[in-house]
Amino acid sequence: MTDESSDPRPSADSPVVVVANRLPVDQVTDPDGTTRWQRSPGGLVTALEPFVAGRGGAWVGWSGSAGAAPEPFESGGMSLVPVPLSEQEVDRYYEGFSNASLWPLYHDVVEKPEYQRQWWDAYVQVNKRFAERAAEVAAEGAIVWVHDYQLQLVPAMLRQRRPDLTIGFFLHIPFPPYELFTQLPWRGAIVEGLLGADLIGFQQPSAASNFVALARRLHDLRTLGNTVSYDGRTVTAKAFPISIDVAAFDQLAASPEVLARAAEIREELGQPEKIVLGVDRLDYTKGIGVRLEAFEELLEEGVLEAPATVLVQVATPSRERVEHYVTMRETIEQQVGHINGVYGSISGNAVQYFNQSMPREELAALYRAADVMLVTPYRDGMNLVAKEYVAARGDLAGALVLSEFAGAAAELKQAFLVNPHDISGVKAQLVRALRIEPAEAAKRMRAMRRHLFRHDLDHWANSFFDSLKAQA
Ligand code: GDG
Repeated sequence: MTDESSDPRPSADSPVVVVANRLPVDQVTDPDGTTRWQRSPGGLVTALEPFVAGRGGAWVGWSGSAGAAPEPFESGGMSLVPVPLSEQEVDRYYEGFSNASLWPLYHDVVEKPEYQRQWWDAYVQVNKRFAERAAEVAAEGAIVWVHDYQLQLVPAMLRQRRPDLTIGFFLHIPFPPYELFTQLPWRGAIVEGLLGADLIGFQQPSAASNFVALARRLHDLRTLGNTVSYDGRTVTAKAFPISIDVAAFDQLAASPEVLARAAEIREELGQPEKIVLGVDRLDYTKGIGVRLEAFEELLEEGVLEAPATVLVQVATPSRERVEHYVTMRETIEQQVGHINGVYGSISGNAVQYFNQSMPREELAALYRAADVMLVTPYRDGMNLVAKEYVAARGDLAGALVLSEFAGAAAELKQAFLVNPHDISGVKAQLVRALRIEPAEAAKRMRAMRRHLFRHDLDHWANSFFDSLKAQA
């Protein structure tokens, strides 16, 4: 997406508007010092672009850097509408309220959420700014799709300004039950914010019913099945499990370059008998410590030996200014250091740990090289890594160990499911996965792939848009 051209007037008549915390582009600086916008990696952009591009659609979002926002511009057939955030707002709205209050609260309080009134004030202020920008660019009767936990007040703020719009909201992370959600000092405002939408999408049916129950119990609203009557309207809360571009990932992982790289990775690791892999953003919800602990105990008991069996853990840097993330990284790095100190040898480490972001091709090669993929979050809206691993295994080899508490577990039923709080269970399933017969592995992988090919990212985006249009 390098075809941007500056357009001082954002189209004030976009029939489709996406509102998300981030714009679908990143600013990159070339070696000669010039800057340009480059399309962000990631599936969401690919999935939504067809609905927005080519029909004068707009995408409202933050550019990723604090300070004044660039003027709206055209890129990839979309009108991109930057929303500015000051340093203080990045601190309070983004790192504070979004990532240190809402994120842990919505993930079962895995870490203790911190509630600060200043953070909330910034959250309200920034949500208002996003709603204002969206209200400016949306055409009469347009469809607006708002994304994720950073922008839960936008639906109501937008409806107040533009009652003619059809508004959808999708939450990418879990939605907690009443007993947890009601901790939030501003719980009523968040529920009202979301009720501004016509359709609220969640990853799981249980999240949708948590929301409906909350509307009933907290606001005494009339609910019927998955609908809530509010302000003379009917709001629908429903699950739309997100997916990936399965065909594209399958193709990438089967390309000669990726296959050659997968073989090279095995070789560089010293041709281990088994490779176990973890790929996550370095986040406390992902249960990275759990799998290290399980692996260490198996080494200690002599059930596994290193470096015949090696654990490769990619932990992509994330939210490095939020305190919980700093301490968690230290803990994990100590754990890795300890395991390697005790069980590593001159010929190789037991754990190969990477705190860096890898190119997509490298990830695909790792998926293809790994005998077992370990996905052990304590709580996860979906977990796309689990789906990517399955999509990458067109050879029908490899086994997936997957937490019951990832949304993906509802779909990838042939995985080795685990409770990440139960270390013995994780160990037992890891060993089973490592010892699986090829025929059994192929049977499980085939079934999971069949499901994924029918439920890909297009299917997700189409079903949400179709349901939303039906509300119009
Ligand atoms: C949220 C919800 C939900 C990771 N490291 C690298 C890299 N990645 C890519 C993976 C995958 C994505 O990042 C991570 O997606 P997840 O779904 O696993 O997790 P979150 O970031 O927490 O996403 C989650 C998702 O939203 C979508 O709704 O599934 O539950 O928490 O695609 O491949 N990509 C590259 N290099 C890396 O080092 N290129």
